[in-house]
Amino acid sequence: MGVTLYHYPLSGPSRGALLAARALGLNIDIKIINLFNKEQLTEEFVKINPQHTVPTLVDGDFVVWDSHAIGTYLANTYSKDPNFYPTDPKKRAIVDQRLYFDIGTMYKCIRDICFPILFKGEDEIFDEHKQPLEEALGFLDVFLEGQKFVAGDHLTVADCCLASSVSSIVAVGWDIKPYQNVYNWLPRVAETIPGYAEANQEGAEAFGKAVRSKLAPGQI
Ligand SMILES: N[C@@H](CCC(=O)N[C@@H](CS)C(=O)NCC(=O)O)C(=O)O
Repeated sequence: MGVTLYHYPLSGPSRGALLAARALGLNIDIKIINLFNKEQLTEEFVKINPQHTVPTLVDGDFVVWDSHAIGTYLANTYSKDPNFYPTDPKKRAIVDQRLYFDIGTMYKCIRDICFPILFKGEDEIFDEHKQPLEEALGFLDVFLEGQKFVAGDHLTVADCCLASSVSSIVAVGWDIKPYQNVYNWLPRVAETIPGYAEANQEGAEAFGKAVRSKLAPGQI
């Protein structure tokens, strides 16, 4: 029995899980769940994941969802690279902190901006949502100071999750040039993960295009 990722390329978290699989060189099956067609709500998918979110991973008779949990599961189970999700408690704690920063701060800020635009008919980006995202980008810029990747000088699972989030907002048109460390890190992640363009860039651009198509002129 192989590993299957239920995936939607426009979803940042979904691309984060796929990047982790690509970084680990895993050969996984991909099943597309089109969120715009509400395919996540089919009886078949809800049986697999009652929370009906992508990404969801099925490995034999084991099921797990949430991109961060998927990435760390894949690393724990299949990684041959000791740096990708280190076992040393202190090194691992830093990677975990970055992962929780993605889910609770970076991705949350991006979702707060984009979800109402994509699904609730909103056509503006409110200042109250802009400022937290700028702050999150500023934090990430500080984390990256003097190092190549978000948890040190090696690519980790946290780079996969944060790169999928940040590339989504860049594709919407957000200016990350003020955050020079972030600006230089994103292409570094892209060069390091095999198949990055297909696994992340294409979906991020489609996401950006979908958001921009619903924004009022001059919003970004
Ligand atoms: N924290 C989760 C977020 C997953 C998530 O919210 N996925 C969204 C797409 S970005 C989804 O599947 N939404 C469909 C739904 O909730 O019905 C992760 O990292 O996987």
